[in-house]
Amino acid sequence: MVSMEPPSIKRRLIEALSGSRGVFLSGQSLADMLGCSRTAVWKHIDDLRKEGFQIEAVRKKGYKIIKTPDQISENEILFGLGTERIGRNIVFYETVDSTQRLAHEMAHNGATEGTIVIADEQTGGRGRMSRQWHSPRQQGIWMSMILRPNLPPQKAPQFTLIAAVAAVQAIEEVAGLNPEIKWPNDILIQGKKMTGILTELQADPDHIHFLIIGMGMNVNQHQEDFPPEVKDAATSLSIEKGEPISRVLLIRSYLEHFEKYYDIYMEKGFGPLKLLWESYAVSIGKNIIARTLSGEIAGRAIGITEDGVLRIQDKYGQIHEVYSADIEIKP
Ligand code: BTX
Repeated sequence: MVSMEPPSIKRRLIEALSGSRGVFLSGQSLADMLGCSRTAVWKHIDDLRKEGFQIEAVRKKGYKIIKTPDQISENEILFGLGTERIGRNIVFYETVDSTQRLAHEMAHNGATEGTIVIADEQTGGRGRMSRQWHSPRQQGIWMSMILRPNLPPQKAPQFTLIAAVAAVQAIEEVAGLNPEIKWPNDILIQGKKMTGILTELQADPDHIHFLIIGMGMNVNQHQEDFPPEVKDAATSLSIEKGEPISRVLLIRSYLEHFEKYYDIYMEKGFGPLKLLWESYAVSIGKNIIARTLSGEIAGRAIGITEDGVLRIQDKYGQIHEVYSADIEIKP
């Protein structure tokens, strides 16, 4: 959990070096800023290097951060996070079976709205209908968010769509790539799956107790890191971009976009977000096959309803409303 202690010398050193925007800071000026000796500054610099920071040291000039490690921690995420509620309480693990399972447990035990559970690695990451979600160590974002909206359970599917829009915008902002959303819960780049969202809930017939929004985002995998069964259909941001992408920046951006759209949604409903969602949707207007638990529907995806339900028009002109399905887009 995040403590409210004053920032450590190390944290303030990182802030000072990050804030210097590529200009060298002398050992003496850092020592003055931090209220410690130059030897102490040098020792902390040495520690940071061991943690994976690349820091250039030049005699008579001082120190400059060249590269920060892409390490996730509560502090790394909180540092510079521009949200009020979402992600203000962070629980980080190096390895867990599933952040989704843990988030359920924590929500049962009263965790506050906006709490996120995040892990470097999941050994039992899961997708919809108990499918597996491959979550290798430090290569992606494996995260679950706890929400307590005062809404009926029928509204839950809309949260998958809001999360998808927030994830797409985080990717655009941080990686400069342009992903597309495949209804209901996949984010694709060049037709390959790069992010999956899993919304689960605990509710009475008329009231949500809590929602858990899981997001698995492939960030720094190479193609050979994917298991054979998903290799051809999956991709990561670094594969598409050709360089590693910062998970911490993506997490912050996702949380910020999510909070913004969550607030709009609670104030004005899904209407304003529906248009935005449709602008990113790849399946709308295409011929598709929707595979549901009760069978297949083939036709043209003509849009989503105000509730986030997919509308498909079959070849006889009849319109079907689909709540959850796997979609195959026909060429
Ligand atoms: P889904 O049911 O739509 O997709 C699951 C399917 O995606 C799998 O059956 C497999 O074919 C394929 N797949 C598995 N791993 C990957 C991967 N890394 N990249 C691309 N394709 C893959 C999607 O479910 C929702 C996934 C949510 C995962 C998050 S991670 C944090 C949270 N904790 C947890 O256990 N699940 C969620």
